[in-house]
Amino acid sequence: MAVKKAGKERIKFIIEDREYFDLNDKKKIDLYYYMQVCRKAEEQIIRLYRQGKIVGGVFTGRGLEAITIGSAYALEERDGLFPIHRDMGAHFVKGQTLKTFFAQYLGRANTSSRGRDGNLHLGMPEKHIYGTISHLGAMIPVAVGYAMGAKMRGEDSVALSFIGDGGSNIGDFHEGLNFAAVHKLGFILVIENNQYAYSTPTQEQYAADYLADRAIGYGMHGEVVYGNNVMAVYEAVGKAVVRARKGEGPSLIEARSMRVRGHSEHDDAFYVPKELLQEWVKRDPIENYEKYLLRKKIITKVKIEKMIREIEAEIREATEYAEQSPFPEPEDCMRDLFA
Ligand SMILES: Cc1ncc(C[n+]2csc(CCOP(=O)(O)OP(=O)(O)O)c2C)c(N)n1
Ligand SMILES: [Mg+2]
Repeated sequence: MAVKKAGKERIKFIIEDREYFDLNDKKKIDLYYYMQVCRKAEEQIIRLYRQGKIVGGVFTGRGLEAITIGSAYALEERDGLFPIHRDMGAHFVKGQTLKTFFAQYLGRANTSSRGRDGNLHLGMPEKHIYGTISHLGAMIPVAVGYAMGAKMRGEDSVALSFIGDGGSNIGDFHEGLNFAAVHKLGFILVIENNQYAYSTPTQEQYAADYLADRAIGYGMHGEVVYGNNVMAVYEAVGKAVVRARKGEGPSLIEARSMRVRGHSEHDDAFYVPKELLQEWVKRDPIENYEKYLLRKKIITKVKIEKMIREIEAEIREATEYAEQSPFPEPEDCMRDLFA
């Protein structure tokens, strides 16, 4: 069953041929590059997982790259990124390195969580990337606090966070957005509506047609975009950033897509109708964007092949680096323990 549709669908599930905000050819190629980095890095993570080298769950953002990358690409260095479990792409845009990414997944000592924690909670405070809090929704008030801090200091930096369709039904979502709207904070929340929360489809999660409509209740900007068009996502978040910097308050952007793999790698998504999956595999955000770039002569096949070879080489090198990195020392587990 597909996402509930309002009487008339408000978005087209195609990459429209038009201008998108301030995107020039260089930026369009950048967006493609980051989507490929994310896809290839996550494919490598799946390989390592199957080799038994990763302890803990592996949650990929396959099919959701356009949402997380298009959103993060609208940020500047000083802005805060508060990613959740399928947002590795946003990390890369904001400056996370492949080496740290692989070391974190392999539980090595040379990452910000020093090998005590598998994968999800990777952060990089110097790049204003804050590690995911496991509890769904809990990143929202923290990100709103970052925006509040910026306002109190008279700075124009913004905070960007994400939430799933499932996570959007949690109390923190309401409290965070209400607070951000009342105080006109520079906060942007992107709902990654991928039609499932684990095995629960959207029609069993909420009764509204569009989650973006909840913005009306908070008195803030809300809109829905096609989540598999990286340019449309970038445009919506880019405009939200402009409004936020001017003190015009927060935005809620619902990006519609589909989780094309299981919830995590141990799950084969048997509960998702095959036709629905196939429909969305055809809408792959990278393949269709590549066709757009080639058709518009923004990139050539030769340049793409070179780019992919370079990304794959960098991933091999990062994997080797991570595999050669030390595991944490057992004594280290008592460090930073305050009770
Ligand atoms: C408060 C809370 N409840 C349950 C979980 C376990 N959990 C982690 S991800 C997830 C599914 C979330 O679905 P959604 O918000 O739609 O995000 P998606 O995984 O589809 O990207 C669940 C139930 C959790 N981490 N936190
Ligand atoms: Mg979901």
